Formats: sequence, C-alpha cells, structure tokens
Amino acid sequence: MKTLLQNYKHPSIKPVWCPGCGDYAVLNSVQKAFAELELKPEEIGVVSGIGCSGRFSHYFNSYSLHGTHGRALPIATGLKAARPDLTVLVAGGDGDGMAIGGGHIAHAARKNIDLTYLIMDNTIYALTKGQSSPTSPVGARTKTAPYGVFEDALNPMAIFLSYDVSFIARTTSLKIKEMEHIITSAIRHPGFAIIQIMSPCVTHKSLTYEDIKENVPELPENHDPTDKLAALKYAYAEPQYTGIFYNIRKPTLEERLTSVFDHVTEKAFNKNHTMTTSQIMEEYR
Ligand SMILES: Cc1ncc(C[n+]2csc(CCOP(=O)(O)OP(=O)(O)O)c2C)c(N)n1
Ligand code: SF4
Ligand SMILES: [Mg+2]
Repeated sequence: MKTLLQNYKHPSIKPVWCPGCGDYAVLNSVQKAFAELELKPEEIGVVSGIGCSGRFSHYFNSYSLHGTHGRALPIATGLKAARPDLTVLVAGGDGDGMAIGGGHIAHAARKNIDLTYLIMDNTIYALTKGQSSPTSPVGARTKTAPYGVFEDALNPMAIFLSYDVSFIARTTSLKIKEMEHIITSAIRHPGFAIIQIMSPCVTHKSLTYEDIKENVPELPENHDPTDKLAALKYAYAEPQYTGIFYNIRKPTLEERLTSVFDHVTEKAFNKNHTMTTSQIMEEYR
C-alpha cells in the first residue's frame, strides 16, 4: 500500500522559512523518501540542531526533537541506541554540523551507527543573520568578515571520506529527483550515511541558486562508489560534483554490540549462571 505524503507532515506546524529557501525542497524530499520506503510515522525519529535548518524536526508527524546547537548527532545516537527499531534522521546546517558539532561526525563514523545525517549547507550562519561558517568561501563578504572571509573553507566531502563514513553523497535543492533518490538510498543504507545538500539561502545570499546552477554536474556513471580514492578525487574537483561518492557495507553499531553481547552472555550462561563481571573479564584477558 502506497503511503500518503500527508501522513508525514505535522498537522498544524507549517515551515516558517523565507519563501524560496532551499530547505523546503529538502523537507519535501525527505517526506517523499519516507513515503517511498512506506515507513509509518511512528517508526521515524527526526532530530535536528539549531539554525534555520534546525527547524526541520518541527515539521514531521513523527517522533522529533529540536536539540541544541551542534549536538544533534549525539542526541540521535542515544535515540538510535535506545530504539534501534526506529529510522532516525538527523538534520542541521553547515555551522551546526561542521563548526560547533564537527567533532561528532568522526565518532558517528567510527561507530557506523545506523543514522542518516543531512547537512543543509548554505555556507553561512543564516539564523543568526549572516556570520561566516566553515564552508563560507574565501573572499565572501559576511557580517563577521565585511572585507571578505580570510580563512580557508573546509571540504566536507574530503573530511567525511577521511573518517570513512560508510555512505557519502552530495546533492542540491535544485536537483529534486536526485535528492529524493539519494535520501532514499541513504535511509536504506545500513550504517552511518551523510549527505551534504547545497541549499541556497535567499536572504543572506551566501549560496545562491545562480551559484550552483552551472556548477554541479553529476558524477560520471562509471564512478565506482566503493573506490575511496576515486571519490576523494571528485571531492577535491571543481566544479562540485553531485551523486553518491562512497558506499560501503561494514558492521553497524547494533551488529557490533549484538556480537559482543552474544559472546558475553554465552560465556556467562553456558558454564553456570553465577559468573561475575570480573570472571568474564578474566576470560577475555
Ligand atoms: C551553544 C550555542 N552557540 C551559538 C548559538 C547561536 N547560533 C544559533 S544557530 C547558529 C548558526 C546556524 O548556522 P547553520 O548551522 O549553518 O544553520 P542555518 O541557520 O544556516 O540553517 C548559531 C551560531 C547557539 N544557539 N548555541
Ligand atoms: S534566512 Fe536563509 S536559510 Fe534561513 S529561512 Fe531564510 S532563506 Fe532559509
Ligand atoms: Mg548555514
């Protein structure tokens, strides 16, 4: 049975983003991906950080939590660990994810926890009215850099590849069909999936539709997403390619913990029912 898109939309809370904001397209694509996967709203948890993009979690008729700045990933990690049955989607901005919260990506990648993380990258701190972010290009004029940004911008895709995030993609709010396909694939992916979504901010105009219209070709069809070095080459390329850069299967956090748990309980319960923690630890010395 096809699930109705309307089922995922909050019945009364409507988006308050500026008309034309790229984040509307992201929201629609996520709801379409949920419908495509025929998920029930009660099977979904949406966690977001703080920023314009951080409002994301309000707009769903599912479990949702608007967290604190830069801490969406740890909150989502706790949720997924406690409720592995939920499909957990994490959303936030370039400031939230690459500045204050940047350190968390490495550890979600190491755990390979089964989360889908969307970074809506508008290359600016939009909610707080236009300060530079870690992805603001050198020379861009912002509220905090009126003479132009003088720091180098981070390369999110190269960072995710070096952390060995098991699913890495880039898309833009301009490519609706591609975005839906990538988000659906990321949710299906067992393990940590991260998507950089170039999502224009029409108010602060740090990243505009014009900027990305001519500058975002798709990855060549013969790109092998298990080839990390090829993915890295495209991560450093200009123009900015879109598509699935990297996609590998490795054990998820749940699978890792289940195997440890099975091992320990088998040891503890097969011999006699009275093994203490220290005895179990002694066994593994
Ligand atoms: C601990 C903390 N520091 C700073 C802030 C102020 N703050 C709120 S949103 C934000 C940046 C948002 O930028 P981004 O994550 O790129 O989201 P956008 O608004 O661009 O979607 C900042 C610095 C805060 N809320 N909490
Ligand atoms: S300020 Fe920019 S990012 Fe925020 S809602 Fe408006 S267009 Fe979107
Ligand atoms: Mg931003």
